[in-house]
Amino acid sequence: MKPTNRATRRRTDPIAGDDVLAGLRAPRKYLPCKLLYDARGAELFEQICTLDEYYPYRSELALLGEHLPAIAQAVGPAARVIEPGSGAGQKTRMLLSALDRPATYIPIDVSAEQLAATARDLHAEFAGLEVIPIAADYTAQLALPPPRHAGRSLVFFPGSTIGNFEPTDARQFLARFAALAGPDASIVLGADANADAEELLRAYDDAQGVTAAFDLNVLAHLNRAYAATFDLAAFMHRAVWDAARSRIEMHLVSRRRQIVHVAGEPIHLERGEPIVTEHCYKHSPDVLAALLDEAGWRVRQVFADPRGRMRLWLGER
Ligand code: AVI
Repeated sequence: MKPTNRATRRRTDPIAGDDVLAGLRAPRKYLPCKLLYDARGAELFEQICTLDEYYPYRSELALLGEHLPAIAQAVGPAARVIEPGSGAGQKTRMLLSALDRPATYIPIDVSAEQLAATARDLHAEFAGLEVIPIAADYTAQLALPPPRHAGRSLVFFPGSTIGNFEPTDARQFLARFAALAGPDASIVLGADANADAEELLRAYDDAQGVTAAFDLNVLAHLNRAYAATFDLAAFMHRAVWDAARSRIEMHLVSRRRQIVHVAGEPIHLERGEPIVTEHCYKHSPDVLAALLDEAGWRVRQVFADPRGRMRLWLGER
């Protein structure tokens, strides 16, 4: 699979059956959002990125197009780019093209197959670039090989994926990568700060139903990988804006009272009961600046789209 955007970098590692069941046993049912990204889910996410309603992808692309020269200037030559996710999407290529002779590219992903394809493609496209794939879960502890060149390290985490973490986990993730990247490192982080409920509801429940298909695909994934018995027609997708927490949620709502089996365990659902499948925090700039600061990153520059929704954060250790 070698399409051109971040969807190809979704995580496809197996998720412990216990994590799945823990969520379905909870008073407010939820599923690990990683489940969204099996092969079909990754394809559907790619389609989401092309939708008019899903502005974060387009906005960030425009921001990168406009501000990468300034970012490249700040980072300097011979950079060592570290990307949680297997990269090789359009945004990675834009970054590597903008940087002054990047020395090393380190994609980190659970899919060894995806990493091998990334390494092969980037070798062919960027002469002299050393690609060091790391097959690992980037949300867990990991080690990186020491830098072999004099340039700065740059952590690249676009896509507003930071919003999919709980704030405590987001802080830990940013702090871990600050430590991994080393004392002279920079970070480019993409994040969405939109709090316009109507716009968000459209972005996460589009008119063509692509996001609904993406959400419902989780149940097909569970049927296949966790011996579950979900009838997809018995659920509907809903997007919910939680203003108090400043996050958009995807719900699968049970259309009827039903019992579903997952890994042999009966799960009772009431009519209208939701299963939360994903949330994306839309942190205000103040909250995001504090997260970066607490994780050991000093904000050097912030580039916002004209409507102040998406931002690229350039931070330094
Ligand atoms: C991957 N992530 C940043 C996307 C988001 O906006 O939370 C996933 C997504 N879910 C629904 N639409 C897109």
